[in-house]
Amino acid sequence: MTSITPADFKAMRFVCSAPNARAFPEPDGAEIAFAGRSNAGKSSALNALCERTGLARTSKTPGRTQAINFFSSDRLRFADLPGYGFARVPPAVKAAWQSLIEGYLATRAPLAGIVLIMDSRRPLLDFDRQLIDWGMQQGLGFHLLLTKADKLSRNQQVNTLRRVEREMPEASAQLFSATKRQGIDEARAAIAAFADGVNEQVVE
Ligand SMILES: Nc1nc2c(ncn2[C@@H]2O[C@H](COP(=O)(O)OP(=O)(O)O)[C@@H](O)[C@H]2O)c(=O)[nH]1
Ligand SMILES: [Mg+2]
Repeated sequence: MTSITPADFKAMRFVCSAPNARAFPEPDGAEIAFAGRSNAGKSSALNALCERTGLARTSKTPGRTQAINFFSSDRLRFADLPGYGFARVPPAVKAAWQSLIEGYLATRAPLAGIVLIMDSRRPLLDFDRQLIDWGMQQGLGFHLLLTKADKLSRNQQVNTLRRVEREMPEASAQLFSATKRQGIDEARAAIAAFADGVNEQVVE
């Protein structure tokens, strides 16, 4: 199977919004999950990677999405996980969120890797670390996308990336800015590497 190209990203379309595991679409090739705190910039990153403005809705009201949104093109599928870490939600909502996410990450066969989106001004907060530790125990690979890099000076960018790489040596990491379209090629390459790994296993 040939490698994922930019055209595979541009062809991404919304498939469905799944509030529970029964609503997940039939597996269809490599799937990449996008995770991150609410307001980290996940929707903006997805839209930038796919060169679409409204593919994943960007919102100034954090924590509204409580479903996994699936996007697909011929050889690629994204699962946009609901954001976490929002304040003032009832424990029952947090529990439902956790069971949806853990159910997905622990059982989804075509899951090829996780892109974890973090605000580069506040990377590796508690729940980010918990998700990385837990996912790595499941054997999942992580690519850490440090977004809103345009809010940092050049020096801060370099130091932040170094610190994250030092703390999480088993994950890949990069700087990103949806606003400045910084880091798009690098992020696409990391996603393609995850997807190619899974698609090759299917062919063999
Ligand atoms: N300066 C800057 N702002 C961003 C960037 N990405 C997202 N934002 C802003 O951060 C807020 C949250 O973005 P959104 O993509 O909705 O975050 P999500 O909740 O993680 O999906 C919005 O106001 C965006 O305009 C970026 O790369 N640079
Ligand atoms: Mg969003």
